Amino acid sequence: MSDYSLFEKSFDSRKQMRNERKLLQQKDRSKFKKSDQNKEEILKPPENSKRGRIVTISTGMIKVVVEGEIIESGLKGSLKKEVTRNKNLVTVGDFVWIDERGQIAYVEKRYSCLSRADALHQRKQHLIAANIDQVLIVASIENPSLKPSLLDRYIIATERGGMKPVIIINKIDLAGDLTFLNELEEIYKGLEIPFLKVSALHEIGLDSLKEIVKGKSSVFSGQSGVGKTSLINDLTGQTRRVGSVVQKTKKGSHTTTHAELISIGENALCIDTPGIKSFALWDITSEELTNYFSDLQKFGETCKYSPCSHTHEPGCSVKEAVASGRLSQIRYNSYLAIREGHDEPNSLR
Ligand SMILES: Nc1nc2c(ncn2[C@@H]2O[C@H](COP(=O)(O)OP(=O)(O)O)[C@@H](O)[C@H]2O)c(=O)[nH]1
Ligand SMILES: [Mg+2]
Ligand SMILES: [Zn+2]
Repeated sequence: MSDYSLFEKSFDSRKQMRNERKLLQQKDRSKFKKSDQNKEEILKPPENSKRGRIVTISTGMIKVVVEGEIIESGLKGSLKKEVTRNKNLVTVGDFVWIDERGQIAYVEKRYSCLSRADALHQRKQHLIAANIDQVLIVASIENPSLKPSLLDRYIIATERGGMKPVIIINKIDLAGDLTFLNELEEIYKGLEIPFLKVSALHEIGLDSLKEIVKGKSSVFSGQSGVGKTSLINDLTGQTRRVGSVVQKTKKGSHTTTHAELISIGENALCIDTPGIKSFALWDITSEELTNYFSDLQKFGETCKYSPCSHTHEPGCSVKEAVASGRLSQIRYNSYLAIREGHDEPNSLR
């Protein structure tokens, strides 16, 4: 990893300009409205501070790239006191301002953010990554096996966080019967979500992956052991630590321990994330959830009851669509699993 200059750029130039304009306005306002000084204090970066971007966070230490160099930083005390619904106040990808003492004194408003409900405190939001364009939702054919409801959980979190989802099915070399995979591909193509089939090990489908990441910042997300780090290694030509799949449990060992911002080629950035065992959606109502299943909702318009949960109601057009094969059973099962929390619980409002 050498070229850090890229890290501090935001890839979406429109968003970047908007952000910078907003910052300037904030600075301007503070000049003229002295009476509002206290309030402005937390609304703008302090004097003589420098802008940077968080590269990685480990216990008690935050690495930030500032003017092309990595510095070790921490959160300023006043920031720590902020009461939020977030478990973590900053995350990888955050644009921050470092004061003269080398501490993070200001966090810029995020233009996008991937988050989930915290594993321990479901009411708290766990920020996974910020200011990225797309989430590469990685799953594998086997070890661990494909779970459609997990893909859908990620898609919902991605769209809610203001990013574009891309599905990457890795370990395609292990695919036997392709019926299930083809049906999945059909579902997501119908939703206009790119669906890539790749093998990090056998270097299959890497050209399309390179095309997808070009000129963007992406976050690789997905269960532990699906091959996120292996894919990033293929893209960078470097070797980051890859976990060996523990034969007994068929689960990858947790080798990527912290999320990390990485440069992948000339004009692309990505964030590698540690594997997670579960992905609980944060702060979502069941109505909102249904709205994210746009294909299902389309049939739902003619249900006998309104609102209809499409679970038990008589005269439900969604269930009829499933029965007649117009809506995929896989997709409906996934809806049910997420809605009812069969696969894992949600943080429902
Ligand atoms: N068969 C097969 N194994 C793979 C492939 N990609 C990765 N693996 C293996 O899957 C395991 C987990 O990979 P890793 O990149 O650490 O997964 P991560 O936890 O998602 O970062 C390692 O043993 C890899 O060698 C692939 O395309 N095919
Ligand atoms: Mg990894
Ligand atoms: Zn219905």
